[in-house]
Amino acid sequence: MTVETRLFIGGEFVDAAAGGRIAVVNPHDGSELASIAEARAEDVDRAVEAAAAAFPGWSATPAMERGRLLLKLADAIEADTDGLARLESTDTGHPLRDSRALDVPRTAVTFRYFGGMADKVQGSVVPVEKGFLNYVMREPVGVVGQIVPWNFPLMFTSWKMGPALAAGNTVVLKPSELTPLSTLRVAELMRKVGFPPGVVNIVPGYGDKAGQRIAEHPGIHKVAFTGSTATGRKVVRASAGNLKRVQLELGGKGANIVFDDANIPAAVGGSAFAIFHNQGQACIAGSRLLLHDKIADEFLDRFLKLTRSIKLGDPLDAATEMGPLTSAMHRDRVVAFCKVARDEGGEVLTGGRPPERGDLARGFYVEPTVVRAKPADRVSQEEVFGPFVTVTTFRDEDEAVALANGTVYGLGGGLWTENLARAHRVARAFVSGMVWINSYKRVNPGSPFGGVRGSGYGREMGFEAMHDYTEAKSVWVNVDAKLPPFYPR
Ligand code: TXE
Repeated sequence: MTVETRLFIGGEFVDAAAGGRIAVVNPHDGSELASIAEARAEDVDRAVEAAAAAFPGWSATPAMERGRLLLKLADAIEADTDGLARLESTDTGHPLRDSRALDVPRTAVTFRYFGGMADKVQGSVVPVEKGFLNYVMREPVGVVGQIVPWNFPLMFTSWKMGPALAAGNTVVLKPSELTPLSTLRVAELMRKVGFPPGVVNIVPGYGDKAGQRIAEHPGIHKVAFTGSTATGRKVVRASAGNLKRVQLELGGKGANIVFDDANIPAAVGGSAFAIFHNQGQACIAGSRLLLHDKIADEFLDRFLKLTRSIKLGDPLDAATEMGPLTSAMHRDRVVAFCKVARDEGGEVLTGGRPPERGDLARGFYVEPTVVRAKPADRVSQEEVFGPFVTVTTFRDEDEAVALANGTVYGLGGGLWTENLARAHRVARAFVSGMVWINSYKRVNPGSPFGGVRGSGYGREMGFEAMHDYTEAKSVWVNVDAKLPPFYPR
């Protein structure tokens, strides 16, 4: 498949003004996959101009027609499943079986969901005092900036653009400098299905240049960011200039609680998926296993056996269950956390290093890692964002809840129990945006996704997302009110 490597601005693929390039690397073997144009501030400015020029037409396009284009895009993505899945796997390291079964279908269904949503978001009429009609319209915000990370680049195009476009906004989106290829492919498909020029603009570039410009740009009225908590703070600061709306989907340190009354085999499999899917590079990863001390040994025996059996390998091999991490820098960071764990008295029970296999030596692989750690240890508190899970035991439900809520984050968490009352009680006690009971990491375009506290604010998906991409306008009409004279003369 030939890949587009230029910026997408005003409906055309164009070179960057300063001519800079970024090398995109294949994480399986470190080879250069492509050299793409690097957007800088002046390119972001051009993209914002194009988006601003497209806004009046797009926001006035009947919602049903906006929806129809999103539905066509969903079909085009599905029709391109094989090519997109291979591209995503080569660029990010996701095993092909996951890109085919999860990334591409989830991208298509999310665009389809918001295609169907476009003409369903309605205003309201408020029952105000006699003589007046008061109605509330939901209007698009305007030009929105979207900054996307490298862990699910394809899927995040739909999470970010789906609701924004359905609501009538125009978009300037920056994919991560590490993984821009599938997003550029989606831009090609958007052009093919007939999105008008300028409605979507894609500007791959570095965070401190292109990303920073999006966050501070006076012509952008909302910025949606997914990434680290530290960068999220920078985005908030940069947004203050024109007081743009900000939506943040930041890091997490998901607690995954296994009670003594859990179905242990189900909990073992589900907990492995919770942390090891996508090499643990997921904000909602279940990266802290909290085990009731009665079942801890049995659970851990089974969990370690499963962990050691996970098949690492070339993401394009259909048998591969775990691919490489997305960049060499990130691999080094994840491995370094093993030293951090040991320095604080933690014990690495399995993994913690790159595999010894010669065929994987040039790639950014890390063996799935399980570490016994104390709740206050750095590895139990900081987001590692890799195939790295900490294990801690607890004695009772209160202690489990206190441990689960004992970090600065509040994105998602899970619990395994056969006791219905306990399940709902603990779900209620979680300080987080999402809870999974006897499962983990379920997502659906209809279900709000996002966090609280250090994990950010605002929601993606569902009606919540449409709400976040619109402003309420309240209109008052004097129908037959006889107003008293305000200034009797
Ligand atoms: O993230 P950054 P990084 C966490 C995870 C990971 C850590 C570091 O713990 O180990 O963050 O990853 C753009 N203004 N998550 O350094 O910097 C950048 O170009 C505007 C959690 O890659 O947050 C990229 O497009 N934008 C997470 C995006 O921000 C800036 C996903 C994310 O990069 C910018 C990724 C700036 N000043 C990492 N600096 C999740 N929530 O899923 C960078 N960017």
